[in-house]
Amino acid sequence: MRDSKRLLKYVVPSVLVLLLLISVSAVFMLGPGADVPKAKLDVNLGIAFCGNTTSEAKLLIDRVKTYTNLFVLDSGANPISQDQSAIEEICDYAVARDLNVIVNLGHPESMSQKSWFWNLSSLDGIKQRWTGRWGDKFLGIYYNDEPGGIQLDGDWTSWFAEYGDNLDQVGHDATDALYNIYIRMKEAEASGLAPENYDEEARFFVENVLREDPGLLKLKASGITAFTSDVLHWFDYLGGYDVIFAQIGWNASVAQQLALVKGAARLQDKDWGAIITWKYTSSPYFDTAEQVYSQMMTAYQAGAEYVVVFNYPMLSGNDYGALTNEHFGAIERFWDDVTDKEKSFADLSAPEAALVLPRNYGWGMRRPTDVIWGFWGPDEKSPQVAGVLDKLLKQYGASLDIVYEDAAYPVSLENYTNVYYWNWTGDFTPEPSPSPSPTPSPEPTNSTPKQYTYELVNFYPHEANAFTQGLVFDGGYLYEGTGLYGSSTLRRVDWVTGEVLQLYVLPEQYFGEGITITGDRIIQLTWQSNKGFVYDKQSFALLSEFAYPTEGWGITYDGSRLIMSDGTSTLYYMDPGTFEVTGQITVHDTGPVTNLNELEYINGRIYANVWLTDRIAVINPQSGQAEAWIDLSGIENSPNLDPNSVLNGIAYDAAGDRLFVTGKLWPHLYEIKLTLLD
Ligand SMILES: [Ca+2]
Repeated sequence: MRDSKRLLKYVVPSVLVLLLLISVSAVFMLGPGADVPKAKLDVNLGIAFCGNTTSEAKLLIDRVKTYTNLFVLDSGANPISQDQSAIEEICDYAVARDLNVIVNLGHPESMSQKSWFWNLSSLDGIKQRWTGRWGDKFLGIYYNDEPGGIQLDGDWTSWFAEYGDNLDQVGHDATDALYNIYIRMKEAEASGLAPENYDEEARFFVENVLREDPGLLKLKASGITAFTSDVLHWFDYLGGYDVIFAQIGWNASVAQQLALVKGAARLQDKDWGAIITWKYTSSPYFDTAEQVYSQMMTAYQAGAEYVVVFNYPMLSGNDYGALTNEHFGAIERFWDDVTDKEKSFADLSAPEAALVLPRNYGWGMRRPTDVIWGFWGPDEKSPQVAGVLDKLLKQYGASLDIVYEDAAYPVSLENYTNVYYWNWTGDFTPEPSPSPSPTPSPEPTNSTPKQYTYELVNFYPHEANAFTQGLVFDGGYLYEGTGLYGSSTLRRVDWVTGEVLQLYVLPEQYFGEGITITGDRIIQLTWQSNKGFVYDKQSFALLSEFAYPTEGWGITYDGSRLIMSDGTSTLYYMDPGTFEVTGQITVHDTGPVTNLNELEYINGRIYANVWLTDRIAVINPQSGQAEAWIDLSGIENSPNLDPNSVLNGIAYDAAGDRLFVTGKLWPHLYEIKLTLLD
């Protein structure tokens, strides 16, 4: 193959780098022995500067110098990172104000022309120069933002389509590894079976993507501390990084991100931190100041050695980047609180509980449908992992560690108080439910969401092999759609006896999802096939198919429009005849409500199961506001339920004013009434 070496050396890393979703980065830290006349602080607290001039940098330093102890010169994508004298001028200024410094100099392969830094044949000289200049206030280099995120989000399908067949002709370790993976993917496609392990994929990432990375090799060779922030922390440490920051942003679970980095660092004896980044991809970018404070404090209590706030972009009209006065106020308050000897905060850093994931299971875990190593979709283990994780996060919060089966880093009751494996099927004693109030359910309003519990009216048998994805009541019958590849069905059910009266089995390549009924038609979605089916309600004869661009989760009908969920916070309105999308809403409470799953339109409101929770959101169909929440915790308490057995199924009998709920593989269907909590 022509230019085969080039493919390996440049194309592979370049493709990875270019695919980065958001080119953010940050770096920082401070040593405990540093001469800090301000307050003593057992965390390195800093702002990531992402501007492009020395004057902007100095302005920011002057703003934060009294309540931070670290400055992250995080302009790796900007020309300033290629200007040695500007970098040294900024760092001189920061160090003179008692701040430690971390510098981001970009990636050597992603720039059209390598900067002076990466053109150095060895980094020994610059390490000596900067250590001589700044002493131990020079903490290290922030390098190659999100290598694991890039691996996960790369468009490997297109890449393999172009290069896959020729990879075996290149004769390099990395392309050989990719060729093996390519063959595995083709075999899996033919057999319909996911791989039993991901050792090949992990080896490629750790050995080829990280350990052969030219910049990381140089940093390691000179002994410069290498920082980055990411999502696959365990493997980043294996690949050579010294300090990883968990990314706290978007709608990711703070406790989950901390658990991933903390568990990896604890077992591999590395340092870790957290970087507070964007909640939104446009202005105002950041969460509220109160939330930013709370995120910083959670990371601190969990034992973070570094807390960094990513200050990007440089917004016009704001001399200080993207952070507002309120955000700076929150950072100062955090500093004041953690340096106040009169105050103490709960220490959540002890090794209290570990969740052990399968060996080399490089699942992104950022959403239920996240990929494994970027090559594979979620497999049959993914829902189990997600279910156990959800239980453990509820039980342990930021005290949880997430680690992996790895003979080199054993987990046992010698290093953790509690150890749980990914296929654990136990449960914790539920919180006692609040005493129900006799108030009948009123119309929800758009003020603070109302909270409902339930009153059990009756329960009925439900076929325990039904992986419920859609539930609707029509003409005295219950209709149900079930999921899983190879056992997805559409069924008509006698809701009193649970007997399946009519059954249609979907072709095995489809994972059935939500269903709804419009007149004499039943509509059924599929999960990731972008295809929906239309059946005759009486005969279950397949009438037609339709396409949609998103995943398919839940669906309902308001009498004129279909309403569809895709696992995000978005609900789509569709024309029931043409299936064209005619509108959409974002479901929100204090922030977006994601993982919206099975739906039911009831008396002018959309009821939505939130996946992996026991809660149903009651949604205003115009505004998307979650006007009320229904807590169904503990309603299905059968022992030995599979971890996938989560609440999922809402049906309403308008004629009888009966509300039914069930869950995946639940042995019961419940008829309930809602009860308002004060
Ligand atoms: Ca439903």
